[in-house]
Amino acid sequence: MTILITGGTVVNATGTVVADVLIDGEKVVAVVLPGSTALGADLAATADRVIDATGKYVVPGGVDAHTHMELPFGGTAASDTFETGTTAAAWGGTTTIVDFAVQKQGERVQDGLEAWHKRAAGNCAIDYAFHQIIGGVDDDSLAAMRTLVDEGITSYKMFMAYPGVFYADDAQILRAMQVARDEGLLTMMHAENGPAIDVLAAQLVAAGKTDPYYHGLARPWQLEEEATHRAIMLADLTGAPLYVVHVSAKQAVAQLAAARDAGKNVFGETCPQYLYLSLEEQLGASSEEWGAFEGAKWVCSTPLRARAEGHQDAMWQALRTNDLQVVSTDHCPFCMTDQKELGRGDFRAIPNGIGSVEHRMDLLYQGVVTGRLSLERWVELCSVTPARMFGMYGTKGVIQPGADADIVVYDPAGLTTLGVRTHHMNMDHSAWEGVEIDGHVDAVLSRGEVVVDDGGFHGRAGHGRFVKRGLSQYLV
Ligand code: DUC
Ligand code: ZN
Ligand code: ZN
Ligand code: ZN
Repeated sequence: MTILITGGTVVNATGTVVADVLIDGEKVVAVVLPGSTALGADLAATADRVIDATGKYVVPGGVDAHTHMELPFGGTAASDTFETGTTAAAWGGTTTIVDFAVQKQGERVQDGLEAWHKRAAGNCAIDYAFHQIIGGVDDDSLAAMRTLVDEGITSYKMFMAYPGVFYADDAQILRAMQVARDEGLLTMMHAENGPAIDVLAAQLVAAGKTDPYYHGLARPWQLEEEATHRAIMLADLTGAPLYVVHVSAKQAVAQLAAARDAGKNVFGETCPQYLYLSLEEQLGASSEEWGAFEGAKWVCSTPLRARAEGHQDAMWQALRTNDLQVVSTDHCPFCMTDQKELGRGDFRAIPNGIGSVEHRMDLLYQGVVTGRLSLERWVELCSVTPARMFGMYGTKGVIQPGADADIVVYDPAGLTTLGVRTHHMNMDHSAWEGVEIDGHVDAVLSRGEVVVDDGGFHGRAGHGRFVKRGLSQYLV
């Protein structure tokens, strides 16, 4: 099967060009100027299928490097399965996710990983890869970390937050980072000071401050800045590269920027919620159905931060100046009914997370619309750099001969409104209800198969394959 995408503006990190993209089977085989006879034939006449992309952008499929399908959390589990979550991702132009296999405390790393493979295999509509959460550091898990690269898992995550659940103390972090340095694993860090957060949260609840908004007050920026600094120093000491996930505080960005200026191999990711949403809006949220508990829709960690303090503007600036390199979603959806509801009367019991896997490309494209990002930077943040950061570039993250034909035809014209009635994520609400988007996904190809087109989904669970990743292309 050959497909020709004609007349679109092909956007890679290095620039844009109006060109035709020829696909044969699963791969891109040529990017040629329209009308070129270099390949010796009228390509449009010989291709099995032609997709007209005139006036549209043709971009590498999105790589969402941070999702949590089916994540067990707070006595429940994230509401998107691998099937529903990857289908929603495809609708939004994401063609690869990197989810987090979980080693729970007391469980063997290998068992956690095997369980994750079982959940995902045969169920994904797009390609998928894994990071490994290390939930307990001991001799056994450190030995298991040394086998991860062979499994195609070249990054792992630790938590400085959530004591008693995923939490690792400094001694454990240090030991894991030493192994990571030896093996070439990229350390991903949830950088918030969990023990201090737990004290503040308990004091708020004891004072009767139990609404969702207080979740944010229990997690002040100082505790993100402090943990970010500590993670940077531990990484520096061990010589391990560091990637800080879901950065939301401008002070944490300043820590990353200073470390990078000092030559340290340190990277940062933010998420759409930290670019657009704020603590003030969460405080003001109220509905007939939920009252002030409405704010639970936006309970995530790191938390939404005060717009008045300038965090959102700082995130946009850092994306432009490359102090932050990647935008992922931290997609971790929970329904209000029966899930978020568990924390009525005590915000500590609200499962943490927001669902955005479907909206990342659209939400970031608004940065292009408003002049905050160039087209190339949009593609870099959503596709190119996550592919390079996590050892998939060349196959993923680029439109060039030899790459997987993971491609989005993006139409810059036309307004749409996000919301629960139209999204495809398995949630009973949207954290993005009513948000207007300029531009939309017209067509999505996953390894040469048209999975979204003409307003319909044509993919299938099981098309998506596990991607064995190489080492981060940012290791040195
Ligand atoms: N933050 C979230 O919001 N959800 C899952 C885990 C995390 O760290
Ligand atoms: Zn986290
Ligand atoms: Zn996460
Ligand atoms: Zn369109």
